[in-house]
Amino acid sequence: TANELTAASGKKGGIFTPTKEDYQKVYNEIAKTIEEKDDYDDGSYGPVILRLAWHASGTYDKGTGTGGSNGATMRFAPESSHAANAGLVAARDFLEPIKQNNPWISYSDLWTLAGVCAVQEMQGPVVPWRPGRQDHDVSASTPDGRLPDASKEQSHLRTIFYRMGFDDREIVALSGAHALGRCHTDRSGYDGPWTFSPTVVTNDYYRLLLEEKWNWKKWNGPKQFEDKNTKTLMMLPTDMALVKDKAFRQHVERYAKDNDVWFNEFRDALVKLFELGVPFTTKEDERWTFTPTHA
Ligand code: ZEM
Repeated sequence: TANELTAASGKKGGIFTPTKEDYQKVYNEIAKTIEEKDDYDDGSYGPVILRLAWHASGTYDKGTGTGGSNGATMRFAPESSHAANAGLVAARDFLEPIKQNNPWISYSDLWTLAGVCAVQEMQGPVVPWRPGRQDHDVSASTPDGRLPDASKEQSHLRTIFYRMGFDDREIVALSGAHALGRCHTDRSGYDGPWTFSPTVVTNDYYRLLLEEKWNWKKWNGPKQFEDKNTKTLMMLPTDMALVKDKAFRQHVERYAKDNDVWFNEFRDALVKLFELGVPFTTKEDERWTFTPTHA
């Protein structure tokens, strides 16, 4: 089966079939490295690792069955240098030593497992996951333009996310990932974090969207919003579209009111995102959950 790989280390000439425990060990190694390398950005590689998993998966096109988390084609140019992927080399480089220690795991499984690990280690929901992704060569790369463009609004979000097979509710649920991390002027051109606690998974993104007053930031960079009170937080035009659009806004209100509701719907949408385009040989009820290291 796809999971039977010749062990590159250990068991000479044998077949190594990784078990759940082997994946938990990889999970633990990622978690430990996140904790150790705390001199990055706001103190964690978690956000940029989650963004890598999302950009690896979000290229999926349900019409043609191309793209998605299978393949890990972002290892190769030109996909690695698509504008949307600027800066994600930090996450790929972070994970490379873990791949070297565990050569039996595919990059595509590693990147999505790392996304799960990042969410859980930043105190988010437990996200069920299963292995089965296979790495492909550069010929499986996806064309530029499949990921969302932050300068646009609701109709663009719908075009992009409906193509992946998501609905309005899931678009809003996934967007709460912007509780995490920040924009970098040398990557996207935008600047700043969305929340005051960018290394902890909370529903603050929705609360701030509704409760703060947002003004256009006066600067020479791309058009973005800043909060009137502290001028330290930001929102992208696509973030603001979630409160402008009635159908989106009802979900923003639900998630702002109840963190548990968001955790559940965010978890389900992440499971779906990380499995886009993967030809699994296992069933949905054979997903695993990994124990967070802080549990
Ligand atoms: Zn993001 N995202 N994203 N996103 N994203 C950025 C950063 C992060 C959009 C977008 O243009 C941008 C989702 C959806 C969408 C994360 C996770 C997820 C940045 C800043 C931009 C411009 C990049 C930079 O400068 O480094 C748009 C338009 C989206 C459409 C809705 C979804 C879905 C995500 C996960 C489920 C994360 C974690 C970050 C922070 C990265 C970091 O390095 O701190």
